[in-house]
Amino acid sequence: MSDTIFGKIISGDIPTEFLYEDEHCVAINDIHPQAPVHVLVIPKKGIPRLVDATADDRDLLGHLMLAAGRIADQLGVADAFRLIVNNGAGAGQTVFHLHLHILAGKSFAEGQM
Ligand code: IU
Repeated sequence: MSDTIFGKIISGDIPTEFLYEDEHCVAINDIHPQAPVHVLVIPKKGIPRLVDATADDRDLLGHLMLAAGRIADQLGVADAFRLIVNNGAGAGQTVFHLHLHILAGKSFAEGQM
C-alpha cells in the first residue's frame, strides 16, 4: 500500500467504485476524464513510479497489461484504446503510485500523443 490517494482508495479508506478488481489490481474511473472512457488500472502494491519497479515486479507488470486489455474489452473498447503510464512529475505524473491510464471513445489522430 502507499500513502497516496490510490493507497487510500485500495485500502477502502476512501470508498470508491471499482470497475474491476482482482488479487493484484483495481480499476476506477478517472475523476477528471480526458476522454469518454478514462479508466485507471492501479496495482494494489504501491510502486511509486514505473522506474521504481524491479525484476520482482515482472509478473505484476505483465498482469497489469493483461488486466488493462480485459477491462478495455469489458468496457467495449477493445478495438481502439490507448494505454498510458506517466513516469515522473516532468511527464505529468501527479499520483506517485504506479497506474495505467486506459483512454478511449475519441479519435486519437495519427502521430499525436
Ligand atoms: P497521473 O498519471 O499521476 O497524472 O494520473 C493521476 C490521475 O489520477 C489523473 O488523471 C487524475 O485525474 C486522477 N485522479 C483521480 O482519478 N482521483 C483522485 O482523487 C485524484 C486523481 I487526487
